[in-house]
Amino acid sequence: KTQETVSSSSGMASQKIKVSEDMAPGSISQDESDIPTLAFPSISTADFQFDLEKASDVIVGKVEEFMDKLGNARLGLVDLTERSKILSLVRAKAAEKKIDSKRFFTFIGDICQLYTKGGLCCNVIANAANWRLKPGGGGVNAAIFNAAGPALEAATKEQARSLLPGNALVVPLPSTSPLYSKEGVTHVIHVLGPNMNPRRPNCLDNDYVKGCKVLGDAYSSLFKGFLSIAN
Ligand code: AR6
Repeated sequence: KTQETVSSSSGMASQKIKVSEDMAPGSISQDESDIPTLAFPSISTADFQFDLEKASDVIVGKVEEFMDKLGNARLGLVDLTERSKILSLVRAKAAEKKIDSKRFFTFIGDICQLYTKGGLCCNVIANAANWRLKPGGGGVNAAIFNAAGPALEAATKEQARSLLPGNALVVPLPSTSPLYSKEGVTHVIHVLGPNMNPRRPNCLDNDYVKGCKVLGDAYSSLFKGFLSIAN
């Protein structure tokens, strides 16, 4: 039997998730940890300065497109604070389209500490990467490379040395990585989104026709990569 409970370990998470009645909020049942789950940040909307309204349309559209391919897997859009505009926009648009909230949800927390701080089991996390697939640069990229340790950089290099906008790269995480041992993350999927920031490479100069296409391709590539691991 399940009930709606607010998972709010350390005040980090405020998304309503289903947990079984006899569990403390924030804890995870065996069942839940078995569900293949992808946690992803909103690609391109901070350092790459992509318009939030347009990005939220792309996210919800792509999630809707992949819903019937998910099987028992689920997707969660993550951001750091409850004031996140992209999370509110996506939540509202997903509700409007009646997207199943058990299959797709939003979650507040650090994507590197979803299990230990938020009680959310995600075996796969996505990274908003740079084209060189290098650590640093700030944002979620710096956070994930820091949390994963040198194992992620080495494992990434084995797969590829660079990424084109609109593409994703699945990287199996070595079990020596703290992100694997502490958080249960087995794969990181690097995603390169479109860039609207003139101080970053390949700026699209506000060309949102191209930008929305590239962002859509990036999410397609991410979700396909996730499904190739999940199923
Ligand atoms: N956990 C969850 N979400 C986060 C975290 C975190 N630890 N950190 C940031 N976000 P950004 P971009 C959210 O700037 O716009 C890098 O320097 C953030 O609030 O990381 O695709 C790379 O090297 C936002 O909603 O990615 C690239 O050069 C989202 O993650 C460039 O930035 C994406 O923000 C990529 O820029």
